Amino acid sequence: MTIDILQLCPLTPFLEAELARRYRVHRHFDRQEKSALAAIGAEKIRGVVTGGHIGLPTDLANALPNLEIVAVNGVGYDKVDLEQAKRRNVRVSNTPDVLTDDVADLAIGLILALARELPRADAFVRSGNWPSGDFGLATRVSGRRYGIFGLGRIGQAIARRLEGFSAHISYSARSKRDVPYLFCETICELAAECDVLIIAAAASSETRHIVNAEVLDALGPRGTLVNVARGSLIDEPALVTALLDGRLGAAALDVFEDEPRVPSALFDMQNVVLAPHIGSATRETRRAMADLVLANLDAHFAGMPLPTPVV
Ligand code: 8YV
Repeated sequence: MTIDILQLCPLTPFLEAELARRYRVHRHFDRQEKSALAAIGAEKIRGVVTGGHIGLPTDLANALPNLEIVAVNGVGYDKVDLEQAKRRNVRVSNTPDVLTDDVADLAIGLILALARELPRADAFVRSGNWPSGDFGLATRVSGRRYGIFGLGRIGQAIARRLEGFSAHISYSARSKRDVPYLFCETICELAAECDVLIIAAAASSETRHIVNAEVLDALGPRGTLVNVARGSLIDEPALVTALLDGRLGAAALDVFEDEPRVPSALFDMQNVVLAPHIGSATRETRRAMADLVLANLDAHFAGMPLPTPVV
């Protein structure tokens, strides 16, 4: 019997091909009309495949009466209503662990790019200005004070990498961990304690806009903000204002609240490095994520336990 699943965002060619080999896949990307779902036949849909940044909008979930499983191609499931899933006996899976290293690597890459001004260095050489001018000086990376907000798998992987930079590491998390880093009770304390504040916590109603003007002021005009988590943790207008006013030194951002839309004021700032949500976007990791998505769907429809269940 063919099983119908709904695909909510573009996926890698490998994952799309493997899904199509196993299931009848209906693409339903965002901003599509409700009528598109009616044309597919909402009652046929038994599974949804979606990205961590897309999740499953509640109104769409409500429109799928026979939904059994939501397979998230990402570690973050903040955009899936877990309470509703539990109530409806809908399973939810994600892709933990396989992307931890990549996201931590990107955090370090963003820190290096910003402090050593790599985008400007690249542009300087390409523009042919080197023979006639001096690039100038950037900022040191090693030996500085780094604060990590969220010490889960990704936060810990970032900390391990920073140890290689002889960094002074502090963190703030829901609870104190058995780690050799300084624990700060609040994100404000953490921001005051470090030169570079790295956001690596999950998005939730408690962490929404937790990086507000007060936190940015605690980080200060020589401080740097790095976000590899979710855009919703940052009050973006407050961030733009702090950067424009010189109350915050610099920012490196891989995620945005309304991505792919990015506050345009950031485009002109030299003290900002921007990336298009590429934390897990390597060939190797996207393949491992695809394998987990397929393994969860296949297990579910074979009546087996899910390899990486959330619900
Ligand atoms: C991806 C992510 O961008 O893991 C997550 O939570 O946001 C990222 O890995 C996305 O989920 C890819 O579909």
